[in-house]
Amino acid sequence: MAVEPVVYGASERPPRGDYARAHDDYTCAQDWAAYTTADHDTYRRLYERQSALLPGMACDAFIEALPSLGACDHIPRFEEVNARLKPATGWELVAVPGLIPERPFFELLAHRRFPVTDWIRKPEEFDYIVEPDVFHDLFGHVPLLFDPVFADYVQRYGAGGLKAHDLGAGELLSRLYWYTIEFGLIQQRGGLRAYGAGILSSSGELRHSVTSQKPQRIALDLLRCMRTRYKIDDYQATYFVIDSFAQLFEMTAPDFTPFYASVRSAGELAAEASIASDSRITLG
Ligand code: HBI
Ligand code: FE
Repeated sequence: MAVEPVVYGASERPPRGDYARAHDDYTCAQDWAAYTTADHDTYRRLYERQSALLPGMACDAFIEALPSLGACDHIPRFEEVNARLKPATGWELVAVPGLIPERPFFELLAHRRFPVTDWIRKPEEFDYIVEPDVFHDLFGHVPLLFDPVFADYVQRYGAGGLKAHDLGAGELLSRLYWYTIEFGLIQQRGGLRAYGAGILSSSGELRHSVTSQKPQRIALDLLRCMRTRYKIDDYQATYFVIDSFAQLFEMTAPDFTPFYASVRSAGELAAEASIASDSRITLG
């Protein structure tokens, strides 16, 4: 069944993936046999470069779980990852042709099914790609799905997303996704580390987010976070910092329904805004 592609950001850009092969829930089969030698080589080179950058920059849970992805010299078969992931946390990877609309995206997460784009960037896009590809989705997102508490957070996020979508608050909640699952920082023994997939799959932003004096770092506060717009085409101006995945999970336990009204009445903030109530974290 053919489904409509979605493109975030530049709507004039033609969608990359082949949505004609997707089912009604936007999942499709990972056409593993269709990857070329060059595709596998791109994955291997990205994996090699990125894994070398992790010590001192990525959180411990990510570094510990990374080998669970299996092969680093070719694009893994999602089924093989699932053979380890399902018994670990009950999550399973499903292939998708690319970005999918909010509602089906939340629906998959709420059922512990993580959508992974199956195509890989071209060699000339090695350093930068606008849409998520299999390297971002797999290398960036999947290791932390092996962490039981983080895995529960992502499912809770999906369930909350379904509710938010029906309340017309999907955009507000998507800022929480952005500033935690994509660009989150965590304070762990030894210092500040990255846990967000957008950071962990980017060679430039990893160092920037953890070591640069340029961005501001603020202790995660839900209201502050959901008021804040974000950058889709540049390094983040603001990063939100958590103490633990347990803190993140507990913070998102309440029903957000009354909360969205507070976010709306407090008003939007620019990505680089700084306000008096911010609890700022400085590099030690
Ligand atoms: N689809 N494949 C895919 N990957 C995403 O990260 C994604 C998506 N659709 C919607 C979406 N993200 C956003 O709405 C999130 O910010 C919630
Ligand atoms: Fe992502």
